[in-house]
Amino acid sequence: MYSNKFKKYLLALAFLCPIIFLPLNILKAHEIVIDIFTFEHPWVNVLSGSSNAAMYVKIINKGDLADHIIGASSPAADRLELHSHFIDDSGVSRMRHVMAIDIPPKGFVDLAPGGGNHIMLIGLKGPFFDGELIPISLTLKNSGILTIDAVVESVGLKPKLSEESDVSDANKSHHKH
Ligand SMILES: [Cu+2]
Repeated sequence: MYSNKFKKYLLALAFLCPIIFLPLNILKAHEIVIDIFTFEHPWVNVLSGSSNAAMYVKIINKGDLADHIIGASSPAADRLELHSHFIDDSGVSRMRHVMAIDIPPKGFVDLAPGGGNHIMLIGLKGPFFDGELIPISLTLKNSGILTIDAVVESVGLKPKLSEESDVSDANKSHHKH
């Protein structure tokens, strides 16, 4: 019967839709919850041609005690540094290496572009593509090492798909990214 076929079609659609649309939603804004911490949309600002990048994330602490980021590492870069900004004598905003980034209790710290704290990735082992997830391990003084996936949001990079479909070079076509 037609109606049975149609029902099967709808059922198939219902299962397929989340698979198709979920990754797109994750790329727009994702959230990682580990214990008392919520990491809102960790992302890495990769600029074309630069071997360094900044990671941003809002970290919410639901616990009663403060914690402190005292280190970070990632397989995606040679080393990670905790950075903040200060205004130098001539009024220019400069980055500086800090020993810790505090996460207040029952509060949050917002690592955001525009002069605040960030995690600097130095010596990127790219290339990276828009939407790619980079694991970042944060060392917290009290809570130990927490690993989150940060999404690459780049400027001036090719999307992964066009890179993969480039088969103009016969040798390259054998490589899988
Ligand atoms: Cu920096």
